[in-house]
Amino acid sequence: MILIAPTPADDVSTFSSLCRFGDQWMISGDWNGDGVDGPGIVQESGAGLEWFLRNEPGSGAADVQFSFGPKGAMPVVGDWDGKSGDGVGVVLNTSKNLRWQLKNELELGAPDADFSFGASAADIPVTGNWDGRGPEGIGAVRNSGNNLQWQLRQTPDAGSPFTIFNHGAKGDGPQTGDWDGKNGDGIGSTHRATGLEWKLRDSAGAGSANRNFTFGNGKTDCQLTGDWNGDGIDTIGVVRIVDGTRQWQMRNSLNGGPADFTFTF
Ligand SMILES: [Ca+2]
Ligand SMILES: [Ca+2]
Ligand SMILES: [Ca+2]
Ligand SMILES: [Ca+2]
Repeated sequence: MILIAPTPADDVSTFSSLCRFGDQWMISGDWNGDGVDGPGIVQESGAGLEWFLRNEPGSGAADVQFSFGPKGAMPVVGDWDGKSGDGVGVVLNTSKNLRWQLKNELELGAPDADFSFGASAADIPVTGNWDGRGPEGIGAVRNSGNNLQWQLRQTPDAGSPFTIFNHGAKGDGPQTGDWDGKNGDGIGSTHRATGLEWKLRDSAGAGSANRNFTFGNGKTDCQLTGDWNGDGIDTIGVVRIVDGTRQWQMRNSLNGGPADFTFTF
């Protein structure tokens, strides 16, 4: 079981598609392939990464628990084989590049894919189905001048990006999701001010944001995206440590306002 929530809510990363409290990453995914995203926690220890995944976005125990990936790796989530929901992966920042190790099944074992994409140190990994067809794609996002530069690939393997463009401001956290429920995943960014400021674009390319709103606390919260109600539209959520407990505050629409529902996990 997991574990007391580690302390400081101020331990959140400022430039990442990922967010963690101490040695616990907060993630989400469709672990059972029913179209609804549930929460997950990836606990890092000396032995590596331990994954605790729950199908329902609600309070309760983990449905699946397994070890995958070494200490120091970043967790990623995606439907790498285009069936049966999301798999998991880890991305290692080697001295030369980003090395991706992806696994389709949610269990202990060797990765199904092992390849390099993206630059060491400079890049943050992102995942998304950029064309809405087949397997999940991947991407690498970096600070470039005053912008975020996105390099996206349609398939989860080594090769050249199919597109390179700027979207979002330097230092903001890249976000991905199907904000309009059609044509695959779009992009966006979160900015940490007093509030957590979301800027989302429906298509994965250059251009301005289609949606602009504030949801969450910019100083204390970890951010998440996912389809919590199975309507085909990805929305948002935050995790906040309240009295030593992880409180997940989820919203089913893409605008500001109170959480539609809250749970602990
Ligand atoms: Ca599910
Ligand atoms: Ca899959
Ligand atoms: Ca879309
Ligand atoms: Ca939804």
